[in-house]
Amino acid sequence: MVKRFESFCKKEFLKQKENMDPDFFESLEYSFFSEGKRFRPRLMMSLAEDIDLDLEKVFPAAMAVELVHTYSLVHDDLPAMDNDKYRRGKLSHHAKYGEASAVLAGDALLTLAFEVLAVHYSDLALKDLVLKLSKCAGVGGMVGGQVLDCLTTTRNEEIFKKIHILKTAKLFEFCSYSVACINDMGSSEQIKFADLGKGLGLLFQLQDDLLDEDKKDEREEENILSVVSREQLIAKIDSQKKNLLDLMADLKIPPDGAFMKVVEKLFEREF
Ligand code: GRG
Repeated sequence: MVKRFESFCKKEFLKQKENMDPDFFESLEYSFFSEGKRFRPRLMMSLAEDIDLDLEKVFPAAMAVELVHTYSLVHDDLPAMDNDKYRRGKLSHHAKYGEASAVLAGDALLTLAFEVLAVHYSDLALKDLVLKLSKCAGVGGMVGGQVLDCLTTTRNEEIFKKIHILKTAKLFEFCSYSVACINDMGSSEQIKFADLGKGLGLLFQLQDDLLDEDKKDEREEENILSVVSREQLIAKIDSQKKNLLDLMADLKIPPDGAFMKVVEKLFEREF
């Protein structure tokens, strides 16, 4: 299913090529098609599979979230932010093409996300998807998380949790919400689907902090383990896992279905 998704994305990129500087187009392709795990699209496709929704219907929303995710990585790598020269085992965008290209690539990827939604969805679904993506990616979501992370210094358990939710879990929330929205589910189910993605995003990030403990000496940033003990963090992860399983049962998502397989692979870090 990921191959079909990749061809969809290639086609959407080709539509843009005509009006673009060829070197800039190459730089966009470099960052978007660069061995990312495509974890967010995989989640969406697996949820679609579990609820018998035609996979192709979620491709545009899955591409939109991956475009936003890619823009955030390109900007996050910039010298003004994390200053990373490498991403996914290759030179980061700014290290290969320069800072101006990286700023503009982020701008182009973000706006393309909304174009892809607008071209492929209509009426009510489109309004809800655009609103949700802007909220999850913007100041009430990922950008807000980056602001907290980069521009503030106070760190306690609550702030770490807030950063995780805003920076990571909000885009996951868009993923699960959009599947329910495209499937035309009622608003109470849409809310539960949104909670499912958000809960998974938080769990993913807490787990990451736990795994990061082993790299304490090489780690540049503090993580939640600087304010809670390892045991407390494990207890939080366990309770978050239980919440997730309860929500899945409530939504009748099979515990041995496609979604669960993707979740398991994520935790085994197999992507
Ligand atoms: C620049 C507005 C703005 C936000 C940047 C992405 C980001 C926010 C910061 C990078 C650091 C970080 C811990 C982000 C949390 C989100 C996350 C887990 C990113 C990595 O996602 P993966 O593992 O990446 O899905 P791949 O490379 O597989 O796509």
